[in-house]
Amino acid sequence: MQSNSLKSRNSLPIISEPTPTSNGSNGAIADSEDSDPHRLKPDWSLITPHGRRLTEQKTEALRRVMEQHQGDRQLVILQDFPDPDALSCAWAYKLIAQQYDIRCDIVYAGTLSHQENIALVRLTGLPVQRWTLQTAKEKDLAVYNGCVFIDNQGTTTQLADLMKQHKIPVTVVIDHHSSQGDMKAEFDDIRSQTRATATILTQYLQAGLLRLDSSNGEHVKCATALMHGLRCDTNRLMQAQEEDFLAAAYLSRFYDSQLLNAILQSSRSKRVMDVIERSLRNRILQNNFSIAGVGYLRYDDRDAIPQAADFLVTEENVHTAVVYGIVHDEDEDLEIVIGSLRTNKLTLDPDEFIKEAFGQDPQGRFFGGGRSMAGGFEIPMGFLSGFNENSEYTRIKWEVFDAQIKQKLLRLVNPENGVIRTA
Ligand SMILES: [Mn+2]
Repeated sequence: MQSNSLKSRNSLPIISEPTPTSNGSNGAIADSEDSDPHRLKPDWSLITPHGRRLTEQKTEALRRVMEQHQGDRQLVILQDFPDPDALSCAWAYKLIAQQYDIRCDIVYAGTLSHQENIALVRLTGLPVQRWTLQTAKEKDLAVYNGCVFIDNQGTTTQLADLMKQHKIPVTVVIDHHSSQGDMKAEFDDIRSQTRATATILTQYLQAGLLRLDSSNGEHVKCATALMHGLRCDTNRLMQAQEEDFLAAAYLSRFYDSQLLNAILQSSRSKRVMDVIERSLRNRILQNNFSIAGVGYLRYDDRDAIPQAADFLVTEENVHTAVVYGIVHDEDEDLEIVIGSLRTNKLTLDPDEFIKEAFGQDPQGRFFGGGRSMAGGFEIPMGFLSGFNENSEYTRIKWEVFDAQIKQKLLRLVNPENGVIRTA
């Protein structure tokens, strides 16, 4: 057996620089002697040099924050319509925090509406709770020492304002959407160049914040969820970059491929199929953009909109699809215009496109934004909101919103009337 002790290495005649390990890997460096029980040996075998530098720095900072908050209770807040990236990352965060005796409750205020999200939560037993704004107001929020935003920065959840009102400090923000500006957190890691938050969380695992154990069922399910989240946000890895592939490779040591397959087998409901059909029928094509209004849909079917956009962008000569509709929330008798953008055009920045198209509300908040290749927007209908029995009125209302949204989008799409911003 080959010895890799220091002694045998020191006996080699020429070593210009002492290397920490003799097996050629750039494995554990400074962390190994530390006596901190939370400090696990990192596994840097699947990470880019840049990812490693950033991850070392960020995990060190996160570790310090978690140590300072031992014994705390935290509320992990997801966007109102959480996707697999958000759900899986919140779970990974919860498992990491558990080691510091921090108890996390993972919540979202909207709906789990994509069939795959429902399957993900059911099949993995993912510990997430739905807290509508009403439920949240009835809870004793004083038990929480801090809140955490994952895969969002508080701009896509109704719960953010409630946290502010109750003066619950923002302890952690981890996200890959473009910086939304004003949120101050004790720890933040916002990487707008990274395709999936799951890649960031996986890098934390590699850095030793949690040692995954393939004989631990919860770890296996969480790794499977992370793999699903990573695949979803990279268009099944087709838009993945090196760091995402490396993160997926790391997860492949722990995940359950049959479980992932079961999640992916979930099928679309008829109502979702109907929305996709409407988007196909209503789409207009201009300058390689496909734009479709789908009319009214139920709150629970909201996720049909991004699915329709995913579908429309697959058409020949289309590089960008925008689908929108009026979502009716029966519980609150509220209506809101919701839209999704999908693009294959590398030079089109969805975040900039949406901000440019729809501008800001009177409080200066944008109606939406995005990450690479995808974006979304939500426009409150204000005084015109609310269901009306009169079908003629309902039709006119849709037509007004439809025309207004098209007008805003076409301003950017038509070079004659304005320049397409593709910086
Ligand atoms: Mn994401």
